[in-house]
Amino acid sequence: MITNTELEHKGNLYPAGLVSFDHDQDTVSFLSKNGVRLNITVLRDNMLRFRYATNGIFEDDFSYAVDKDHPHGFNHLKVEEHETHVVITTEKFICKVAKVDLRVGMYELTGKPIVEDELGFHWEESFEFGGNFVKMSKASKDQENFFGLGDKPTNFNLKGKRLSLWNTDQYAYGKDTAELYKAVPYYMGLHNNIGYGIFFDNTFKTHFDFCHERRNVTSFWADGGEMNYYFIYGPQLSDVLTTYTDLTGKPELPPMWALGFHQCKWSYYPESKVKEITSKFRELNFPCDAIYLDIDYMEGFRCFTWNNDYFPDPKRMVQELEEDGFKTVAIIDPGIKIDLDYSVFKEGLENDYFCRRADGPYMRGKVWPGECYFPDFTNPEVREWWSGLYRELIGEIGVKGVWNDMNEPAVMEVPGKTFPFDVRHDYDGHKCSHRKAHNVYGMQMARATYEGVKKYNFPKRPFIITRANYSGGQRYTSTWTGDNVATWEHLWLANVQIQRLCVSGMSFAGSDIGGFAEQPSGELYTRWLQLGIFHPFCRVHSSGDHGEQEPWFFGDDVLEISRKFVELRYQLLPYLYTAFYKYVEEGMPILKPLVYHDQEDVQTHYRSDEFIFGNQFLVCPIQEPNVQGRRMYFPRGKWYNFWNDTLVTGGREMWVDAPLESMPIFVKEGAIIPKYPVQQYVDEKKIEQMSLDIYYKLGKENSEFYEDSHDGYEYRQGGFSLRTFKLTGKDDEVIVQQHKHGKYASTYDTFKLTFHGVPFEIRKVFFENEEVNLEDLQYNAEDQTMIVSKDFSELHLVG
Ligand code: MIG
Repeated sequence: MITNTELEHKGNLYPAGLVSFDHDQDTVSFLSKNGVRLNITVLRDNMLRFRYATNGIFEDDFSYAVDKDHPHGFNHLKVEEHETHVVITTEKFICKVAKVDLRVGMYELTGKPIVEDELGFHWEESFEFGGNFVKMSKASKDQENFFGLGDKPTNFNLKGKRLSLWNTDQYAYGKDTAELYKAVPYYMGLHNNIGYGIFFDNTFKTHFDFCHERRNVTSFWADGGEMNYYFIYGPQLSDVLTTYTDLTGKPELPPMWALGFHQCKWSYYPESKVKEITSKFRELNFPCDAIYLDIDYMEGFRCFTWNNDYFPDPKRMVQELEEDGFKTVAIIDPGIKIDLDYSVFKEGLENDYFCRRADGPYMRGKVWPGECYFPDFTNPEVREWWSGLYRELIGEIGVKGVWNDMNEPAVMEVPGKTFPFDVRHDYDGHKCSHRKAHNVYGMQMARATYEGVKKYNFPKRPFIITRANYSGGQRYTSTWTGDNVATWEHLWLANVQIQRLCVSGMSFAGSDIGGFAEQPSGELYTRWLQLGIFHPFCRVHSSGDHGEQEPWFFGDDVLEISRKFVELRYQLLPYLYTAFYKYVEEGMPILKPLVYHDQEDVQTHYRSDEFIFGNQFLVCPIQEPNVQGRRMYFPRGKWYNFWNDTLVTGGREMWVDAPLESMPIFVKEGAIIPKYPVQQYVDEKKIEQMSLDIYYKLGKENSEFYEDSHDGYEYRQGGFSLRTFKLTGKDDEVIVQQHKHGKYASTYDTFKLTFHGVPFEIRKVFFENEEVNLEDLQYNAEDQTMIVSKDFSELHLVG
């Protein structure tokens, strides 16, 4: 046990006793005897913000993470002075601040502790850089578990881990690599069925220790800046996460093609190679929506240029690809080649848009083009310029999406693989060094890219993918998990990382399917693709120097199986799109780890193989070679085996068969799943009939189905349709009720209903309480299908 005195010895300082406190409408401000100021602001009934100023003076209040339109406002606030504490009570919970040392505790209204400071806030002065290392430690409860922190390649449950956030290009990273491409300083704690969240909005290098150094202590600290964090109370993790996502923002809906299957490699060139690949997809009837151009499409790796030998007429090529149903996505890196004959470089130089070292010289570093300067994306004027650079690429040539890479920022052949600390940044007028701007550099680049692609692709929707990001960056871009490796362990990592990103507010994520470095066996490739079709972003990518990674490369068996699974993704697009809508509207993660799905069931707290896709699919990847199945955990409730409709009762672990052509997929009983016919790409076909798969349940279950025109912004003016289905199953009756909102006119008139698991023989059907002839519905008793008008409001099947 470390005592305060010992820590003070190590140079740590603490707030002393309370001198005074006061409060206005939403903020309670405390002053300590040694001049520390603590401001506690009530943002919502379940969210407080804490800021500490060691010398009584706060920094400018500025955040890249917080969405300027985030919902705030609360119903109730009471501030009372007690003998030993100041007590703040909202509608949802209580916060107590100790007068003796300003330590803080959070309690449910019943008095049950949620989380209490251990040492609480303390700091250490930084002689080298000025300012402080700001630190917080909190007591952890027995059985407490932790989740979150973005893309960390480690166990889903973070208990026992110590991790730091400093965006780093980690080629072929491994399990437990501490620093990766993204910084999401947000985690959730769960104990005694009480969930809460902490968002430490500090862009310096941050550190998190979850009972690693000391068994009952969780701490987080930063190498500079302010102790500035948000506390969010659940008790449901789902409420914690939606509150965090409200605070840091939600993206707009992507164009539906961005949810299709994408093929990528470093690199496809010249044009004939690109065409060869895309033609092969069509020839083999393997659905695909996008083809990617990696750095070799450029002239000497100069961003916004084309190598004319490889791509003599990019506009024609992009157009032809589009006619064949392929969107083109092109890579853009931050490094701008030092070359006075290169207009982007010249403009950047003339306008002083590049980052400079502390004493004035430009920040010079080597990346793919050779020696480069780097735009300061934290300067709004630079972002505006950068977004304008997309005019030709997007507006004229017709590229539909942009891929931002190397924006940690990565620099080759230097210690630390990034900019030195002294590099200066504008930070939107709050000038600072790279120590503070590093973790937001990639986010601000992606933001500028988003603005540009959106402007020149309008009225269509933009698609952006970035490697580096910071909390809140989900407003602008999707992401992938970077340079993974073609190993079984990386398949496991991909599963955990995407679930983790989903509970860190960044749902639009995927891994390089098959692995970026090295080459997968056909079996590994197949198993990875089976997982990948359930990830919000689904792309095969490889570094290319170890062999090919197109689905036909591994022989006919792999091709057949892969096609079957990609076809399944295309059939499930309306379901995935609905899950995306729930993410965009409500901040609900697209994948739900089991602990998020059912936190009351402690069996879920250490589970991470299985997850919920959308709301009603339970999926479990096969992560080992040569197996014919596996044991998996079924959350409570009943689940239909997707392949054969057998019903499984959850709350236990069970064996599931899964030879290579299969994988464990289950559907929640009562679910109504919207399905498209297989298409080779989004909008290939006019949907003439929509399928709904209805899974019988004794009891009730709600399902949703969101639709719009798949691209464009009409959905924001009511051009969408949201159908809510309510299923009620009885021993000899199934009732399906439908409510529809929105004015989008679907392209089809009918639903084809397929019933699963109905325990009685269907004898009669009623629509809006009138009996309809079974023949008129083309009822097929063997397949359990019937065709109904899409706008029914109530349907009864009676046995
Ligand atoms: O230093 O553009 O993560 O997806 O193919 C390598 C080439 C740079 C790293 C990315 C990878 C991309 C590759 N890039």
